[in-house]
Amino acid sequence: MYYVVLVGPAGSGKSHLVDALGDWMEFNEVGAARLNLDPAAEWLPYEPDVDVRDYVDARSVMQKYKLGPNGALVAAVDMIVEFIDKIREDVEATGANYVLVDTPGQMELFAFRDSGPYIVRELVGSHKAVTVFVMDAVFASRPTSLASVLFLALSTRFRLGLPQLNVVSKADLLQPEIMEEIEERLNNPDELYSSIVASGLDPLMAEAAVKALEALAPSDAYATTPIRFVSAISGFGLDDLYAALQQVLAGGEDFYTEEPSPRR
Ligand SMILES: Nc1nc2c(ncn2[C@@H]2O[C@H](COP(=O)(O)OP(=O)(O)OP(=O)(O)O)[C@@H](O)[C@H]2O)c(=O)[nH]1
Ligand SMILES: [Mg+2]
Repeated sequence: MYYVVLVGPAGSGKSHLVDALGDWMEFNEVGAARLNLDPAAEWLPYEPDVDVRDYVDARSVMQKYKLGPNGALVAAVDMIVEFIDKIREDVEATGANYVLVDTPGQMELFAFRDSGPYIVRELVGSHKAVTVFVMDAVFASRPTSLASVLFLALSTRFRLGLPQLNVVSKADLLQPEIMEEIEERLNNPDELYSSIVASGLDPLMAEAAVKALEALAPSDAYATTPIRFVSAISGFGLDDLYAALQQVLAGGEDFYTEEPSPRR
């Protein structure tokens, strides 16, 4: 069983990617379970196999403790800790090869507090796991926001301490020339540097962004880029993302030679 933990800023496309990647895996006969760890999710694009809301629901926490939405989410994430053994049992019972973990929308309330990384550690146990950091195509298209999201990706790498793949989501929204421009910045540190300086930022900031990009070097040996493009809507890049996941988690071995899927 392999854990794939999707983390990213609010609205970056985590839940839709869980949906699309799960469908892609099942279409390709790889057993996938979808675990929703967002206690505040009002609606999900997929049917979770395991759902934290069965144990902790942010809306009820809000009403019971008279908290605002952020306070309720903080309290709800802390409460998940109590149920982590049950959630793990539910996940193990699915017998899936891959567990796709959807995390709360406000990543700072999950990844940057102690309970989020603790929950991930406890959940994963001795299984292999990888973080997929999801950045919105709209952020990636402006040099300064690309830089800031690279810092967020790096902070997540620090906090969760797992191998990490980084993806630009919603690739279907990008014109081919914009995608090329982003790719150029991500594959050529000089391009990233000069685009940030040209946006009027201090060269020191641009240097820091280059360092962040270098530190996010891919965990899979065959990658040609530190960041991949995917689209949950068109399916673009899902095969490449799966290949990268397999590379990190199973060393590129065919999945069923590693851990047989009871669903096959
Ligand atoms: N065009 C396009 N839109 C997308 C894609 N993925 C997600 N979206 C849209 O982006 C919005 C947010 O998507 P979600 O999957 O809910 O993002 P999220 O990161 O789970 O959001 P929170 O859990 O609220 O933080 C929705 O309106 C989706 O329809 C994509 O690949 N392409
Ligand atoms: Mg979501």
